Amino acid sequence: LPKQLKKKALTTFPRYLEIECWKRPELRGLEPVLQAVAEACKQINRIVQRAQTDDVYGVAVDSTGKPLEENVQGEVQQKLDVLCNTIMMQAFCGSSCNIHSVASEEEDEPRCCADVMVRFSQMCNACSSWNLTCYSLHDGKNDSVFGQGEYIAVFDPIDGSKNIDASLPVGSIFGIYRTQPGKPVNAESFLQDGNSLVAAGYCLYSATTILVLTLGSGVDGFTLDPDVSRFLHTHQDIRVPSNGAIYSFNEANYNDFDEPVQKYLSALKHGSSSIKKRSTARYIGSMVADVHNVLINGGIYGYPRTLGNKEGKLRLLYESAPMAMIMEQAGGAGSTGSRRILDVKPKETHQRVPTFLGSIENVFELDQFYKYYS
Ligand code: AHM
Repeated sequence: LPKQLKKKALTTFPRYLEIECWKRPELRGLEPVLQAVAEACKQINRIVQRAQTDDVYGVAVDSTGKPLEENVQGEVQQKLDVLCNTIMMQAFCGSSCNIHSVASEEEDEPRCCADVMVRFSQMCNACSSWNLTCYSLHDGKNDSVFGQGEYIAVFDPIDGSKNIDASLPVGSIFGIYRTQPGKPVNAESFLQDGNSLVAAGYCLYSATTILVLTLGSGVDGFTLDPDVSRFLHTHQDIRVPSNGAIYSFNEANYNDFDEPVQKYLSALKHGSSSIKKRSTARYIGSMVADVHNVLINGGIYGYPRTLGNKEGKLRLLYESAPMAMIMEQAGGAGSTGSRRILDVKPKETHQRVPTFLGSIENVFELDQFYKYYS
């Protein structure tokens, strides 16, 4: 590297976590989990960077070489999706006994961590044993699982994976909820609204790789230093500007958007928005990248309902709710057009939801269009 490029003295992610969990002892159980998630993001980063040179493309196959069947989303899983999903599952389930179960965008239904560990023939790092303190017991009907772990996790291991072909940004998203004391953990335990999230984060694999995290009191960002493979605390207490010029929608769907969104987009283009800035359109096609752009520079990201997708495209649990928590914690907003995303209680784990995220004034204005034109 040129000599004039001097390294900054920055706190490492593990050190940051250590201090945060010391300040808030109730979060201590999350420390090993979040460390493991950061390690998982490093692994995914490496896979993404090597996607053109390694054999990671194509449809995933089972142990007999047969292509996997379509998942619950009606998509045939790609090798890359399966790989990144495995990494995330192992990180959440194998790092401590603190995560009871996980729900992944890539899995048909939530999985108990004990099953995950058996599936991957992996021992729990914390227990270092098969005789796992982590081990859980099914009641035989598979509808009620008693196990260990105060938390459950939701994640989208690789969001916008189609971008990888063209060397464009992608991301991972996650959220962590508490289990409800005294209640068995099962698929229903995941049907919590986003207000109950204890932590949420994403990792953006782009020009730089950045891990953004909220533990419910502000948002911080950690950039991966590729020389030492460490996340360093580069963004302290991120605040989204109160308004911004960016609007980030797939406008090719304009004719399929509902009227309030059409009117809103027209207002932005004709300069009749209450935001007195000349609007500028940005759309990368990876939610993590697009939302990160809005988080840093201000504006609005939207994936509205369309004629074909009455609830939009994005999944409430794995995508919209964690991102809404981050946006709100950074001083911004997350809306469906008619209510806070964080107030939406999912009816099923793969539920989709119209999603608008960004600066408080921009999202407020969009909501006003919904009020007026609905
Ligand atoms: P995916 O879960 O299949 O990756 O889809 C989610 C992605 C988001 O990252 C992105 O905002 C959106 O799909 C883009 O969709 P479209 O191509 O319809 O604009």
